[in-house]
Amino acid sequence: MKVNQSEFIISAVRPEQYPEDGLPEIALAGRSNVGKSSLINRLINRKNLARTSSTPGKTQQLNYYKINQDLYFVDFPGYGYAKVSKEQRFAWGKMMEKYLLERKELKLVMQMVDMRHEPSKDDMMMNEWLRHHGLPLVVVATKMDKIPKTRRAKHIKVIKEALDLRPGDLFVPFSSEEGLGKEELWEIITRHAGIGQAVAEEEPDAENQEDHEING
Ligand SMILES: Nc1nc2c(ncn2[C@@H]2O[C@H](COP(=O)(O)OP(=O)(O)O)[C@@H](O)[C@H]2O)c(=O)[nH]1
Ligand SMILES: [Mg+2]
Repeated sequence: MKVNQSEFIISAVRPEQYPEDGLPEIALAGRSNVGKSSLINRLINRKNLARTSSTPGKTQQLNYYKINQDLYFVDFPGYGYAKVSKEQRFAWGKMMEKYLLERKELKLVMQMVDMRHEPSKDDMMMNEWLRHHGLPLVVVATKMDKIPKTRRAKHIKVIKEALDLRPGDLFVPFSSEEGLGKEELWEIITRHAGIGQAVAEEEPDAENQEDHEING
């Protein structure tokens, strides 16, 4: 995918703030710190468009990033963060649930799990919920570079078994650090977004793009 333009649009806290131009939306769901922001930055070759942070649980809104005039990435609040109140967690859950079930522009959910660990209870519940509702889904296993090559197959097997993934279910091992899995993931994204692969080749000139940091 050739990304010429990427910009942060809004941290939406209410549905009225979601974009109204009808472009396809690709949602990213996963635990805080799993690597959602890093994955967005890697996919669009920017160092810091989506803010990466080691303080988990800060993202409390749906963060919209517009990619070319083609699609939006929608970065979700990370689930499974212990230090928020029950009320807060409930409110996030409701917002996510409403978005996932009702948003017509939603074309694909990227559920992200950390390849170093067995999927958590939250990961498993989220996965079951998404599948139960028949949402288009790709599971992305992040931080592959942190696993020695000889042990990767084993880690992948553990994740697939825990989430009961079958042949044909979409699964991409990924590293934001090294770019592993990037082409495969773009292929899945563009296919679900209904974007022709005609534009999907060269790398953009990352140096010429200005970074935009956000607090979220
Ligand atoms: N080695 C390595 N570190 C990663 C990778 N993805 C994310 N990280 C690190 O994990 C931390 C959390 O990443 P971030 O993208 O902010 O996670 P988010 O909370 O899901 O948005 C940061 O310190 C990142 O640098 C990866 O693929 N490889
Ligand atoms: Mg983030």
